[in-house]
Amino acid sequence: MIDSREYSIDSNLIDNMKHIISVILLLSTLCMKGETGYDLWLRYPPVENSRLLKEYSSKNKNILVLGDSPTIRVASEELERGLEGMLGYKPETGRRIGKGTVVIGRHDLLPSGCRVDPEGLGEEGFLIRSMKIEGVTATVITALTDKGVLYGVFRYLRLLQTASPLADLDIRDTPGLNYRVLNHWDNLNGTVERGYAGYSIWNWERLPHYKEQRYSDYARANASIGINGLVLNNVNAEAKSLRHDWLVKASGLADVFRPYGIRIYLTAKFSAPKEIGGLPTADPRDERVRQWWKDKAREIYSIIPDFGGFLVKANSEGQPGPQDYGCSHAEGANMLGEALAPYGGIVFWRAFVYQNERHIDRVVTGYNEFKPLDGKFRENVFLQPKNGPIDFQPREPFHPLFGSMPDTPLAMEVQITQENLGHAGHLVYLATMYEEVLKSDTYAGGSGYTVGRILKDYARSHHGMSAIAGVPNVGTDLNWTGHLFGQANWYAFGRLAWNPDAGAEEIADDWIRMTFSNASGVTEPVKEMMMMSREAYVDYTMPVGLNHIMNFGSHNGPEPWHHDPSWTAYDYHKVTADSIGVDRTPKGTGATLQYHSEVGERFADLSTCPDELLLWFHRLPFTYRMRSGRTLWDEIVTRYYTGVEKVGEMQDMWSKVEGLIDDERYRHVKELLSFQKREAEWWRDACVQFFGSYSGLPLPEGLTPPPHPLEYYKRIPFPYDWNGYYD
Ligand code: GCV
Repeated sequence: MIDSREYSIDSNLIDNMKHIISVILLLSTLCMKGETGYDLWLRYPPVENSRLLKEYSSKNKNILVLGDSPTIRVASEELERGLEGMLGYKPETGRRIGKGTVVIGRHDLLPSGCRVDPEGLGEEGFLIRSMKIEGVTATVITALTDKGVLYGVFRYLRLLQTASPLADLDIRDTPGLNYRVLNHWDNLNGTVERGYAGYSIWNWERLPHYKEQRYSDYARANASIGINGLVLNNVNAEAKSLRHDWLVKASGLADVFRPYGIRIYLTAKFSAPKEIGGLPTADPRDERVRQWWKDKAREIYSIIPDFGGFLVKANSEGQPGPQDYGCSHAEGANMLGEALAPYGGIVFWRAFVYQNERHIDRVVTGYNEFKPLDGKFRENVFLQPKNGPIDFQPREPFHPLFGSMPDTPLAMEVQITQENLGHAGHLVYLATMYEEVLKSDTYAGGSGYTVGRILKDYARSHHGMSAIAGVPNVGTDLNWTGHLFGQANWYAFGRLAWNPDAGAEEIADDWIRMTFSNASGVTEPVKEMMMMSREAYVDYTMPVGLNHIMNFGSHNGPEPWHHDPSWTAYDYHKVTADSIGVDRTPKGTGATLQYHSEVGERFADLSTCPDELLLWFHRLPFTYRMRSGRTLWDEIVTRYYTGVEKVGEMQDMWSKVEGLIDDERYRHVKELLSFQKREAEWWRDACVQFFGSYSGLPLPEGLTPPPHPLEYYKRIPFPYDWNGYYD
């Protein structure tokens, strides 16, 4: 029998304990300071695990800094900042090595007894090693250059941030690509083309004298992921960025970024000699024009001695270029290359060329234009195609120029800003997309010649010329990227630029740990959510290889019905009553012939073409039988529906971290996921109604039809767009 007194005592105890636990939980939640996201992945919160804290404290008692350059100063400041934040005390900066010292400095400054082999570290590589020096164990972070030391420091801090052990360290790392550049599309009036996180972070009015704190924080963030170049302004260029007064302003930014190992670049408008140089022409064969560019280069380097070079968009979307004068892209690029060469400057010449008039197939234009020019560019010129042959669609096959230009170093351009991936409203982790293209096999020299390998190999065949460029997603929003998870895309771009062989998942894991928490209750659901997010986006917008059916101006929201005299959505999906997709096989536009045969034939053959690219390469009847056993029509519709369901799953995953991270960031993401769900439903319903109005076929069994007729979706106004592409 139960003694009622005992029972009541136990029950009180349980109630009391419940109360105490809930008070503790409440207090810990209240103590979890709300965060804006401004600190990115460099938050350095206190280490909570007491075992790790003990270990870390014993290994970071003091710091020995060797050298005194601006770069070494920012490296040691960062180390102090990070250790103080995570360990709760400021390690002393000593003059001697003792137990638990962290030594940072160039290899040639290391004390005797602290010998390491710097062979092969190059300009930017580093070593982090646990060593016994003068009888005590210390950690040495060293490199051949101060910049390498800075990278080593960030890498060391990452170990602590991700709760990794510090015992017996022996890390040696060098970048896979030498030019890791962000291409800002910032206009001089403060707006950002295809930017969704506020306005440009460059405050041109106050430059060069007033240097905002934000600039140094931007430099820290970029250096922490290995970015070493910033193009400051839009490829839809304004000639005045090259005017003396604007160059002086740009020099203010160059001064901020220099200690962080970041060079600045500018876009060059091809018509600048006419627009700001007073010449009657910009013809690259005209000696006065050539001289103008040479003089301009001399002037730039007198103001910004470590200027990186020019990025150029020419003869594309209305931009001026050498073809205006009957010259080739190579002739135009080489003129600029010649002007920059005496100073070690580089030209990034974009391969994104198409004019606004309609033609057979936009997909084939870049290759047709540039393949014949292979080997015709100067040695300081990169040709820069986008990752795919159209224009930053949610899914594209890799650009056929990769693997086809052995004699011209290619820099690959990807978008970090989500122009066609939901702007800053949708959570889409782009690293899976970057990884997909980097790991695509071009078969340029047989199996294994992936895009990533091709990019890296140029360094060997073209004296160090290997590069990747990303169009960033930052702006004046307090959290930099509008959507907090946009930060992950910026972070991942840097990590993949440093190591194109890295995996999206391991990068997500690090980012989550540094941005939110090391607790598995956070890392696991958030990682799962990130890893599924891009495929979800593809499914609810443009599944099975569909592309370019978004709103014509803002590039956001569904508009598969768009008609325009220049380009229409119909050019991309070509839907009719019985079929959909574009035939790009040899029987169609022949785009598959632009790839090496192993790849092109795989794409051209229906039995081997991946489902994900089916309608990119093939035009098929709605009744076509897919590998899944469904008809093509059923497959398209099913994907639209599962895409929306996946966003629901993402919401569930995110809800698991409630209370485990600060409420401010939790709510921000939660609300944006609800927004994303609504937009995903909009996409699904509009597209299913639109394509259904052609196919006339019913929905697969079990799916609830969209609640409104097609006309209703056609009337929905597209959201306001920062860029004025839709208002
Ligand atoms: C900078 C797309 C975008 C344009 C962009 C262009 C480019 O067409 O919509 O805004 O212009 O790409 O990459 O040059």
